[in-house]
Amino acid sequence: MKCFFYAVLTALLAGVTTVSFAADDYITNAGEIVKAADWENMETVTVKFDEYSYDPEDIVLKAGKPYKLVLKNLAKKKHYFTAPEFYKAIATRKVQSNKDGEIKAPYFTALELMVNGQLDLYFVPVTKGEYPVYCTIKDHRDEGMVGKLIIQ
Ligand SMILES: [Cu+2]
Repeated sequence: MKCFFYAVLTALLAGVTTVSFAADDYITNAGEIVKAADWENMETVTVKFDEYSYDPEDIVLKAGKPYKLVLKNLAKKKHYFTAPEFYKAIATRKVQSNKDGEIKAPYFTALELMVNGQLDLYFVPVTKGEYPVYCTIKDHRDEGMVGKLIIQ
């Protein structure tokens, strides 16, 4: 029985390793995708953070369409928007703060929002799939601070 348990555990761990390994690459031609996108027709999606929740929890996005994802922390604590697999599935243009400036990078793994903070992620979804998003502070994920980013 113990052997069986370890076999299953090993298989699970191998699966996890394979998945994270396969997703190690970000979208290498993100620059071209961002340049070719029709930013005049960009869609804005807003996600509000509360204590241990994202509103809405699930976000459905269309591959190839440019988006501005507005993240607003309305909670009394700081929170993360951690989604390493999602950030690798999109062509990132930039992350912009409404007051501090903007950051351009090939991809992110997590965004942290201070209390009353707002960050806008400009991007084009590329790789279809369902990607988890969660808060990596203490037990926030277990408290229910999870969501899904779905690229169709
Ligand atoms: Cu949190």
